[in-house]
Amino acid sequence: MDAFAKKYVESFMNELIAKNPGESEFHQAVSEVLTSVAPYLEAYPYLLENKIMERMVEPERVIMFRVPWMDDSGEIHINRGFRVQMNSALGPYKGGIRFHASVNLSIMKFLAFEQTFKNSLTTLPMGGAKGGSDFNPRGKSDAEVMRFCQSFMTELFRHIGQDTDVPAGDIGVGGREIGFLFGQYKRLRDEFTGTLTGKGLAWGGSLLRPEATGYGACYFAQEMLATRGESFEGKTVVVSGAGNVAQHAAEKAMRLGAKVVTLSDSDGFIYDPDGFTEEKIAYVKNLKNALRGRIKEYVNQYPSASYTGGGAKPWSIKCDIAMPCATQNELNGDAARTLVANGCFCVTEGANMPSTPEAIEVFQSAKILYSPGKASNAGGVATSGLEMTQNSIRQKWTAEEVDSHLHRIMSDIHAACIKYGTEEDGYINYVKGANIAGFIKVANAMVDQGLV
Ligand code: NDP
Ligand code: 2IT
Repeated sequence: MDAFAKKYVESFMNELIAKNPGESEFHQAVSEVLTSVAPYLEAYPYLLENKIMERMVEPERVIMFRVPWMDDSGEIHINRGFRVQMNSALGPYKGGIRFHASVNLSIMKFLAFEQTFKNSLTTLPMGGAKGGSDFNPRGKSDAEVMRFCQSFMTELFRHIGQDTDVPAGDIGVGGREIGFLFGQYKRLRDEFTGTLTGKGLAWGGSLLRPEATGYGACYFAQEMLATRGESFEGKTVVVSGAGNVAQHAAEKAMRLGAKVVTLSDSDGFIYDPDGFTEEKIAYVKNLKNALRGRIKEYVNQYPSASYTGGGAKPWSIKCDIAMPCATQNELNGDAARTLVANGCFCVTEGANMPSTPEAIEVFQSAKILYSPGKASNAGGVATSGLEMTQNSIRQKWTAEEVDSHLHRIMSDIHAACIKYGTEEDGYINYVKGANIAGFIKVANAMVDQGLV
């Protein structure tokens, strides 16, 4: 970065932090994008004059609301609901809903900001948003989750619509929650439209949407590996998380010939040195999705595997490829150094912002393959976009059709990263590539649409 870009980033970040105090995840996400695009802004002064970056970090709208609900014993609880409608330059707002105790405005804003560039990268017409609540679904009955979802939607419904804002799942929001949210939306609006994605297959959902984020991450990793004449075949893969993204990343990596040896949750991780099989993955899916169990139960079923508790993460396990698929900042500088020292040469993010800035620095200094979530986990929202298309034309595509679109989109995103991220020595800086490619489209659309 030259002196101008350095100074621009520094003064921009100072202002952002002063204006949005305490929002550390949001600061982190903006800082990463800004560092990539600052030299580009310098080369195209009309973007500076139009104050595009200043406009991008100010959400178009933030909705924050009370979500009261009653548990099974009759006790009343009050949670906080959010929807951050960040940017609609490319299409209706689009992005997931997260139910997790940690949810706050900073996390919502970082996710909505990332979503804007990710959605741009998919090539589909979608703006960026994110929503959620500090509601913790862990240990809640189906009836409690339903009442919570109904209360949440009773406020949210007035702010969304198939041409306005189309929410979907994220942490703590899967098929069950989308069903309850959709049911209440339909009841309040008296319309059956594709206003949420990730719907059930019988009522407007797309084949492969549940699989799409994890599968897409593996398709992206395949493209990365191919730049070095490598593939998943025979590689050892470490995956974190045990939810939607982790399950399907592990499944696809295994089917592509890799030995996948770990999964985790916030309590700890399991290590299966023999690697997962179809049967073991089916066991995990049932354990997590139907029984809503904890990952440590895996070792009761498969005693040759071990469990490490105390919130331990799987990054100490020797591997060739790492796929963080749980949550933000789950992989720090020390973990990154351990991975690199153990010979890991490819890190493909399934989660949003799982690597800390220090970890990214470690990967890039070691010149290993490293892709940020906004590029490699874009298959989920891309397939949501495909669900919207199928809803609009009132048709249903086959799994093969959806999969071929997903494949093409992931390979186009990879090509965009190469175009904008290849450095002088030939190293592909996927962070720079994804940020610049995602940014350009949104920025130019904003200029075209005037000062709004
Ligand atoms: P799920 O709720 O299905 O699974 C989340 C997994 O991550 C669980 O195993 C959970 O463990 C673990 N986890 C969550 N929070 C923490 C934490 N603070 N520390 C350690 N582990 C944690 O969510 P998804 O699989 O859908 O989402 C995972 C990641 O992928 C998120 O970053 C999400 O934003 C991102 N993503 C999701 C997409 C989707 O389509 N679903 C699309 C693109 C990105 P525990 O049960 O202990 O909480
Ligand atoms: O982070 C994400 O991209 C998602 N949670 C999916 C969003 C979507 O609209 O499918």
